[in-house]
Amino acid sequence: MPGTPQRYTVTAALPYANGPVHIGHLAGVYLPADIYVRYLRAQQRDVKFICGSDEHGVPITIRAQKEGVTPQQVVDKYHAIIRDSFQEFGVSFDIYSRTSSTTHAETASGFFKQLYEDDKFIEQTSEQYYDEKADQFLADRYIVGTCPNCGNDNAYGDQCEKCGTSLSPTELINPRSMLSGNSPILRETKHWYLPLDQYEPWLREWIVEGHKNDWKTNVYGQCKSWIDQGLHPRAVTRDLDWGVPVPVPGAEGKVLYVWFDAPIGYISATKDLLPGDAWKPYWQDAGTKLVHFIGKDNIVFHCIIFPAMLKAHGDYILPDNVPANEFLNLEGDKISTSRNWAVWLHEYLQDFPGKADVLRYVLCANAPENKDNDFTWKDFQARNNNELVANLGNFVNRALVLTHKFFAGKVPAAVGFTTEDEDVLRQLGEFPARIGELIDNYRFRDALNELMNLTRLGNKYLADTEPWKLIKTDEARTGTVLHVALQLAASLVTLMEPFLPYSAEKLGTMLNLEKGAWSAAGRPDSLATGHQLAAAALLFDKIEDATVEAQVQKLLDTKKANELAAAVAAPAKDDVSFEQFQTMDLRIGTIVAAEKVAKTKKLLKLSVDLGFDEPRTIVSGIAEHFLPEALVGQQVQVLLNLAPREIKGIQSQGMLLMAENADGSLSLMQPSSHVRPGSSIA
Ligand code: B3M
Ligand code: ZN
Repeated sequence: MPGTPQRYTVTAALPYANGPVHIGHLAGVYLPADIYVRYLRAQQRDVKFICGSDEHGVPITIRAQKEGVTPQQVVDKYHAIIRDSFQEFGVSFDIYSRTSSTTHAETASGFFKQLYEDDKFIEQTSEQYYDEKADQFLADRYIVGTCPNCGNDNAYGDQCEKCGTSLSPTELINPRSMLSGNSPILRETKHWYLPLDQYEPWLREWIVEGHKNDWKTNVYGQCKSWIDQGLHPRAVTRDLDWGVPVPVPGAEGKVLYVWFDAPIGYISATKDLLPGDAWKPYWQDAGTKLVHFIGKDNIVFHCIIFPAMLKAHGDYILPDNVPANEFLNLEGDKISTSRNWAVWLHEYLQDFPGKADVLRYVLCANAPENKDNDFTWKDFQARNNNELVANLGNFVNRALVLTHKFFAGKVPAAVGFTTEDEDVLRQLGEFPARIGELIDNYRFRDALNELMNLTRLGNKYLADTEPWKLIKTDEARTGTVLHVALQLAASLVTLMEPFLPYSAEKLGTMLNLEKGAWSAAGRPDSLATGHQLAAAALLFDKIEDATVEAQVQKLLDTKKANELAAAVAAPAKDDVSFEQFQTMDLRIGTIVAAEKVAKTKKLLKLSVDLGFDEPRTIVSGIAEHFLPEALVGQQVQVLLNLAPREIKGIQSQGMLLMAENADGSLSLMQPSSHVRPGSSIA
């Protein structure tokens, strides 16, 4: 869009209300969107920042089934958690709506109806899996079966998570319904399709030709490859009872496909925000710049399908840009809700109260803008301690504390600038445009790095001029230095606000200064001589090793729990006859003595009372699992007639039976109550 837009509509992907939000959401979508919007506001642009919960679709009904509650209960619960997390992290939506609202039902329904009346859909009947017992058609995710590619028995109707192949339900071998466990049957059903193939020439021109240079390469590349592979009609309705009912005759029991209704949710939310027709310019006026912030898994929906819907409708503008990010991993592993491998935003705030800005900083500095990236707690700690505390916080603190100490907290006069002062002030003047241009181009990491360059400049200036020493010889010059340093600090209130809104506000309070317009930042006279500062306080504090170690431990515990949950039983051995079984003499014994076998790591020598005159000696490879003294007095299962053998010079007369856990740990096989030693097990 050439020239300055009249207004902006900025959307952030509507998160599914089927679980809380985590650092991947924040880093990939909501933080960059928020930085962008806060910057536009500082530029006094007319902008609306739109979001809400995506409350329809199979992700919601599956979650409801898992939790044993209704879909409405699921969305009510998670909508509130998600909304609060965003708010606490300072994500400054103008509205956070939800797609279960009546405005949305009317808007989505009306949108569909118009396309229907304008003959933009094709109607097609096809065979789909139906569960006769549950009496309903099955969404892809409700069908499991054997993957034709790798043989995994639990592949879903749309994808095998083991080998990653995308599937269609009819490709599954032995499909079964997740609702009843029965084999589904194929039954005819009618659906409405958006003929994407008809929009292919237009999409090619609009994206492949038109956005080659201004869309991010990851976004452009994905779109181009989709278009190059050829587009096909796509069903926009589903047989499901959760969603917006299809508003045309003959569509009983059908709802709009969630990916049809969800993007319309942006429009409904704007209607919820603004009275009457005031929403219209934000969606229908050519002077509006529409920007969608999303994660990479949503690219086709926002760049191809939704634009085709908007184009088919005819009344709407198209996105100017869709700056999608790649994924954030956590400690080297893909973030996963089902495996609980995540840093949940609401939990972070419990563990790190008042530190929303620290996470904002780390996630922006390490944002997955062009490739997948990794979040580690070590990096989190290092960035806090070395960058926020030692660079930004240190600069601001020194400027304020010294002013309080030497000049009673009043901005001292500048008495003649040296070339060094002038150079610092000149550089300061260049930062707002430089940071702004990077934000305008969706390069938030680089923009944040520039912000830190400004505080580096401030720190270097103080280190070079040493006002804490200078005061002893030249009070006037010291005043000038602090005057200059305070101008830098004043600009920070505005320039850091998009990234670190809470700290910017704190700094503003300390400087007794309101956040200003972006264009006013960088000026050499933001703070007048004599201006009274408020008390100084630390903006950031150090994060100790023990704090991050506790977070790492939490993840290790999760990993262990996942491994145990994922462990599968070993396959059954070949059958034995009852006679064969009876040849084994299984007994209960009581351990009466235990000691380590010298010069071995694994072996214990045990004396076991098995009801005979003398205890038996058994050598067992369990020394790494049990302390000898803890075993004395324990009852155990023993295979009595295992042929004796010599181990490390000791005659072993039997074998202890143990259970092995998935993580390799061992458990004794003990009777549920005390048993006379020598009792048989049969
Ligand atoms: N709810 C998918 C997701 O959360 C979907 C986005 C909708 S944006 C209109 O990734
Ligand atoms: Zn597979």
